[in-house]
Amino acid sequence: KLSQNNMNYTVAGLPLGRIYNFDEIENYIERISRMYPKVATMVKGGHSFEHRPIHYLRISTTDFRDESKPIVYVQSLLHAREWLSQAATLYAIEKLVVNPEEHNLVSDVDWIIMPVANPDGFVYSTFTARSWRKNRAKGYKIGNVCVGVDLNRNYDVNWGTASSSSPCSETFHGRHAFSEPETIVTKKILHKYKGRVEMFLDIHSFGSLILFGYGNGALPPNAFMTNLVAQQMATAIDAVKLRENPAYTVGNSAMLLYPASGCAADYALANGSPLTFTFELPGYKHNGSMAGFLVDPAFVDQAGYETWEGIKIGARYALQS
Ligand code: ING
Ligand code: ZN
Repeated sequence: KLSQNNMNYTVAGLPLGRIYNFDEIENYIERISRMYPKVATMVKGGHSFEHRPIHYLRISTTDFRDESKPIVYVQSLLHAREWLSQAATLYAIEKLVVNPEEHNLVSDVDWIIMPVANPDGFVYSTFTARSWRKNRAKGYKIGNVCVGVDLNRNYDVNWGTASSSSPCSETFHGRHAFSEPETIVTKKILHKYKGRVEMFLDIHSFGSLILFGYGNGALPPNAFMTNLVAQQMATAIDAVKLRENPAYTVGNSAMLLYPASGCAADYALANGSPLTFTFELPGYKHNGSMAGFLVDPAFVDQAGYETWEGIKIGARYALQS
């Protein structure tokens, strides 16, 4: 069991000994795409309400248009305050681009990795209100007394059935499904690569959970397989987790947490991604005490490392399906 940090980056060298802000992450993925132009391409998927770019990396050793390869999609920071989620995507980028010899997962799988799915919220959480969750959409209430849509309630899947119609709520679902430019970005990617996104991971925090759909408690046709893959991912993570942290729990999101509608993962599942999960990374400090949304810098690298162990297991199943 790894109980000290695993910071062994050399080339691109992003030591995950702390949390990076929006500009730093932008610079990082830009730098990766410049240093490794043969495997990593930075793509602007769209923009946020406040017109920040929403970038993702396309990672592939072949032509991304080669439709024979499965795609694994991983996004983080759809919820602004869930800062630790960036560890999962940034660590995955390092492992895929900088250390491809450690696995066969870049030669056989194409990857779409989006570290900041909600740039406006993340910037607002960084500089103004640490516990902000939603995006920063205005115009929902006169005088903008309440701002923001919960992006994880805005996707077009059972929209509006288990979410809030009040702009002041933390789970406000927006004007209509896909009313927000941020969620449209995911939608466009899923449709562009329809039939190829064999695994879709939406990384959140916190709770040490691997959740699967649907958010209303109805199970997908492949629920048995979904549960098996989730269990194996959890086992792989638990094998390298900090001794003092709890084990992962796996299950349907409505059963384990609460009913929810319009979630990113449910949308991916309903639109052809058979292995779709929402991760809730651990809310613990390096010493095992509770951190919640706040992040212990000493735990960031461990969170990236252990989550990557789970992602690799999932990607191998994506490869077989
Ligand atoms: N949790 C998720 C949320 O959006 C979730 C949990 C995900 C519920 C998917 C249902 C479906 O509320 C956090 N921490 O955001
Ligand atoms: Zn979340």
